[in-house]
Amino acid sequence: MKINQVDVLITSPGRNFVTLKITTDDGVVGYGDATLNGRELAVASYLRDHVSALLIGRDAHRIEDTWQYLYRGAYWRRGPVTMAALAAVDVALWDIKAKVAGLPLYQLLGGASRRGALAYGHASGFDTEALFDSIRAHLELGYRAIRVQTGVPGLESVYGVAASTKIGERYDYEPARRAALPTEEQWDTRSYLRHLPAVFEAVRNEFGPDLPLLHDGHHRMTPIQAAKLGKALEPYDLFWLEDCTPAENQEALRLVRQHTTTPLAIGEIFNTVFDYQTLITEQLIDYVRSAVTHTGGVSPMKKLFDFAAQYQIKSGVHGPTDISPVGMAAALHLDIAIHNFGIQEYMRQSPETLEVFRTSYTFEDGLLHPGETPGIGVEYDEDLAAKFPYEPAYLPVNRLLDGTVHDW
Ligand code: EZ4
Ligand code: CO
Repeated sequence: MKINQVDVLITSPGRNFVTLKITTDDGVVGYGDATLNGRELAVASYLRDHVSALLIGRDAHRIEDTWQYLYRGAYWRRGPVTMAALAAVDVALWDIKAKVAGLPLYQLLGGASRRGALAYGHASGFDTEALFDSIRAHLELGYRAIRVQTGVPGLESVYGVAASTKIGERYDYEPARRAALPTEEQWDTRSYLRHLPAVFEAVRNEFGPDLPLLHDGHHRMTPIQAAKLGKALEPYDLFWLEDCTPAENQEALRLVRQHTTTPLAIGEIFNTVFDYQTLITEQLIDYVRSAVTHTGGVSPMKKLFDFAAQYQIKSGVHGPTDISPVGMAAALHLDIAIHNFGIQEYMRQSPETLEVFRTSYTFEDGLLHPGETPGIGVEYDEDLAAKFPYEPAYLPVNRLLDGTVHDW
């Protein structure tokens, strides 16, 4: 079964997505997600200009060999652009293999370990009232675990808080703005650290002790600040505190870990197992946050989770709207199959996106399931996709109140 066509498809039904389409000589089609928020065209070029010609004529069944050929063969390893491109190839080939087998992908990964994957949604509000409304709306949608992000007094716009929280409108937070230049947000860690524990106290008082609550620090704290926050949040029993430090320096998490029992999650901007080496072997984290789309695909993610499992570390796969439905579906097959599943991030896509990408995954009673369609279970409407051309969009840039650029 040889690969005889490779297409890089770009569409923007509300936001940009890059999708790799691989077609075999007997007409089987596989899709892989290659979306890298704010840097989409770099991955598209990597695939179009440097990968597609290498795929033509290869045996579509040889997924591991093709992955190693592209990873080692490039000589220049790792990095988000390279690893997103590899992920797209890997997922498209798994889609093909599972379609040929006539099975949903999770069956090829060992079969189901659970009924469904617990999902968490993104609730947010600038003030407590708006936040409570957003949490209630998520509970009504069926979410059984909730990420809580809130405004900080004195700051006008903050990561994770949806622009509109009026009832009836979408609550989900989309950070990328369609514009020629990035917008700018503000940050002040001291104000944030003072404010956040009171927000969690209010949420626990209103919604009780049972509801799993999560929070994303989005790389903004130093290790000692993160340790302080983790400790301050202990009474509110978080499911996890995410990305408390930037974590390029994995050793930084040793200090955080020494000081707090708040569970730690990290890794949405990581792209290989090596980014986790110290974190996993020293058990400095509790959840691995990688995205299938940004960490080289299903093949390396399965290895990463199996490695983490030896240290009682669980999965918490990244699943914002900048992961396309193809990337989300691939994640769900892993979630169902692996033993050490923890939780799955799940932001709902726009109706336009879900018309371009026809999915077979379901969300019922707080649980996601990839469905039983052979392959990964996503079809792509190329004619409709072409009606939504690429539009430049960027993630915001973050500045401290004195103007210093800070981690976003
Ligand atoms: O900011 O995916 O946990 N989720 C997140 C996301 C990221 C976006 C960046 O493109 O941190 O909202
Ligand atoms: Co995050």
